[in-house]
Amino acid sequence: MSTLIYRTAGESHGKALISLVEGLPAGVTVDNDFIDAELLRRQGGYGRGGRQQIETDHVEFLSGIRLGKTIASPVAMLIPNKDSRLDDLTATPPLHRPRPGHADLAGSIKWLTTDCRETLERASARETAARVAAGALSRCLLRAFGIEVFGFVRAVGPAQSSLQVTSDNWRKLLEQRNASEVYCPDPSADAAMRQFINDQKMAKDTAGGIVETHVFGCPLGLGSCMTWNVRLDSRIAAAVLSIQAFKGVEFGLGFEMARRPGSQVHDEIAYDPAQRDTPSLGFTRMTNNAGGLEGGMTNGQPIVVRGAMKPISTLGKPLRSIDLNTKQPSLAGYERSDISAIGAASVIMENMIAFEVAAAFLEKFGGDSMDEVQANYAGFMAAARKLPLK
Ligand code: EPS
Repeated sequence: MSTLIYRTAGESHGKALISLVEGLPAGVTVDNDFIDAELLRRQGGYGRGGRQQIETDHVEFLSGIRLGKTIASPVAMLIPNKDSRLDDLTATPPLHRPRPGHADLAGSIKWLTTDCRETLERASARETAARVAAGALSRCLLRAFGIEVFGFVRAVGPAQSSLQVTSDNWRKLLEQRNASEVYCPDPSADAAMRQFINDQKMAKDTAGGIVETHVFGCPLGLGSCMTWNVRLDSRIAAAVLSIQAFKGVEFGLGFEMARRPGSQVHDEIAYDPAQRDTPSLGFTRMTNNAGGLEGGMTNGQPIVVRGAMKPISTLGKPLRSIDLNTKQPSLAGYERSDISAIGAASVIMENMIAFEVAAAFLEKFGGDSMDEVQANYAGFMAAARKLPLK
């Protein structure tokens, strides 16, 4: 048994993206259709650019699966790039004018080149297709334990939804989100979000936003307060901030907590024997301001995370920059871009968070096979229900 980890490889216009996942137990039923559906959702959303008309992302399993189930060996997944042209210099000429907000300038100087393409090809958010594949694969494990993840767009620019997500309404909201071009389940905010993206398109500008993820069905005690780097909130925060263009993350009530007294922040505890057999073991809360995490551990309430994505840094009306060869003022490079990838960002974040939850789940209940993991989980829940021990 080993720690659940993933790696990716691949450039935006290289041959393919690779996702390598290690540490899944044997016997996880892999739902290919679900993984491909998540890849398709990542390609969509309102404001996407021309590239998504070229690609049809789909996972080809190279290893680690036999007859639809994991066999404990590393799972290698390949997602081909149709727009592959990295070795063709006429199709991918050198770029010397770094875009403010992209990795172009820092990367070019770091790797001692004036061709920004050598950095941007890997920095590109195309890589997130491989991450979604890893996250969606990890969800095949989580689902076997009733853990479900729901993500959506909370805000685009100034257009914001104020809808409340609960354990009771999220499945209906998921249907509404799936019917929304902008991946927002709130019909009253959807139009304003699309309008903001339309306005940026007209102005040759771009739009960012806020995305939100809820994780339902986690037992108490995933993560740990014993060592800083196993705190689940810190790992989720790192995963969210590792997504291209993400600049902020908050849990539950988020930064608003800092403005309120403690009595208006902390979630009072109650007990409902009718919920004793649920993952919360019957410990209920009046509120979920903590976003399901206390002391770096799940507390039986839904995990609630928001991430802030800055606007895409490739602008149709380029910003001022410097030509790295001449050092003269010049406008930043522009080839093709999304106006907004906020819908895709919601898909990426929910799958990245799922992966961290799956890793923490296997740290607590892990075993070499699903039978072993299931026995560990059932054993812990039975012991927790028996408290206080005589
Ligand atoms: C990106 C630039 C665009 C985006 C890309 C991220 O690609 P291209 O230069 O080919 O038009 O479409 O995102 C994807 C390809 C994707 O699949 O998400 C960038 O520079 O970060």
